[in-house]
Amino acid sequence: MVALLVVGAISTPSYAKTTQYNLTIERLPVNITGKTMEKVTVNGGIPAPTLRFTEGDDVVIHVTNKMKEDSSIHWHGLLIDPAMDGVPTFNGFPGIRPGETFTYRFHIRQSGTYWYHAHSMAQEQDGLYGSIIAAPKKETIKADRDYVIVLSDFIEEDGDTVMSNLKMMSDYYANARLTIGDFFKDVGERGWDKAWNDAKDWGDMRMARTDLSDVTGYTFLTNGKSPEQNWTGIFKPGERVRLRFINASAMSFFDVRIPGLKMSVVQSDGQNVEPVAVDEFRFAPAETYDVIVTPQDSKPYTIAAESIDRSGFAIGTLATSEGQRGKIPALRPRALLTMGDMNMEMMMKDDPDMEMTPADMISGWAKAGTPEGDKALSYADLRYAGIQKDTRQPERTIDVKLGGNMERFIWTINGKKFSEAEPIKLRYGERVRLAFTNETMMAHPMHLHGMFVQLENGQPAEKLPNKHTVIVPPGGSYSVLLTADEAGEWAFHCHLLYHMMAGMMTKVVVAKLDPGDVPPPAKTTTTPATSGGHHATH
Ligand SMILES: [Cu+2]
Repeated sequence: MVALLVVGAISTPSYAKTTQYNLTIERLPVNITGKTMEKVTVNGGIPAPTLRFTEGDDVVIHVTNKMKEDSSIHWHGLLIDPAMDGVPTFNGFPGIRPGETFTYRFHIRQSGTYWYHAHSMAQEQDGLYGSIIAAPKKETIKADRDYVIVLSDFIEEDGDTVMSNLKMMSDYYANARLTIGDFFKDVGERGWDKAWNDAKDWGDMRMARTDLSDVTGYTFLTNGKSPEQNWTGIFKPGERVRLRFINASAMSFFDVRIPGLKMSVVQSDGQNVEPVAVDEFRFAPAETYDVIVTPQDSKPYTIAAESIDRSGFAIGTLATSEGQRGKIPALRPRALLTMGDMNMEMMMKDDPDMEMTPADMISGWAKAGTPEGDKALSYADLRYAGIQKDTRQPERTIDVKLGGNMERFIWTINGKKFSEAEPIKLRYGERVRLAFTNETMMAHPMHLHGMFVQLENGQPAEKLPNKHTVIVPPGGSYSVLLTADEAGEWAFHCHLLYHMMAGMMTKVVVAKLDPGDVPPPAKTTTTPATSGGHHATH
């Protein structure tokens, strides 16, 4: 038997202020691309309004659903009472029925840039997303201006229609693709050379190596505005401008740059990091990066977020007055996924006869087309700006294999889609490693609700950065550490919306176990905590 820990009422200091919001979800006609169509709006707009809190606030949010279908809002990245996390069927939350108002109440235990979105059907694609800014009690990042930059992918069809198109034919929006599983099967049946030559042919003929995204036909938006509408942020030369980039798209990764400006990355997924100077960064749906730029010239600078399938840009402008436009850079060539994305180095060792050109070995995923001499952010650069309290070695490793059946557009975790999956059970306070292996040729941004994970990015234990969403590259692997210090049922899923809807989701239960259920102590090379004790990642 597993019993949830009773989460005690969070004691609120008497000086805490209460911040209230009323949000109304409604399908209304909107015109973004020149055509009027019904989309999901919050308080009449897309994106939903920015919610501003201060660390320590008590928050009351009344959410009214004026649609004919159930809805929900999830507060992405917030440490929260599980009953308020907003995922229907989890922690007894039924969703918000048509015509009903659900009142969310929680305490703001952190600061940073976060966001919120629907966790029902494809409502997130249809417009239900907005930003959250939680101000720290004392701001350490100095800026003269502060702008939220919500990037999203807008499509004229309803999200549910996109989903059923993908289900009917997974290559509806792209071309058929090869999975690593298919490839290995082929190797087993016909040997390396034949399989590899064919794979190359498929790559050339049927774009198997270019299928960086499932859905095409998007218009990319910056704060709800199309490139033509050109969202503009005003600055005076020499000012420090903070840009809070939120990737609120359903399916689109972006390479973000502002030609002519270095960006100093100061926060990642709402958590402060030691500043890193970059020319560009790539981020996935659900990730956020805060950057500081200091434009010196009285001219317009283009914020260019290029989708990785190179089908377009989300565009914005930093300018000294409204109505100015900078140059829009040319689209870069689309990267080809290669055998370098399929962990082939290992296989080569097993089969020295296998022939591969050096070009085959370069990861296509990693090739953003960054100009020579420019710096693109890498996960390895991220260093937590504080000191991690929990630096213990993990007690055990949990394998998280990301797979799929492309033909039927089913996406899985450890071979199971959500409807079949057993929850991952964690003991309250335990320290685990989540070891991701991606057996598909698409990148999956994996998001765990309710807790931050620490990237195992090569930095010292006390400097590992906190993340709520982690990109696992095509055919690659990545690992993170987790201190299971928030009791409850937490969704754990790919943040590509249609992958989640097609099964790439599971439940993580953090619970107090009955003594009889506690597994015998792990006989691993566990070393004691160097500091902090057993539950403290925030
Ligand atoms: Cu995915």
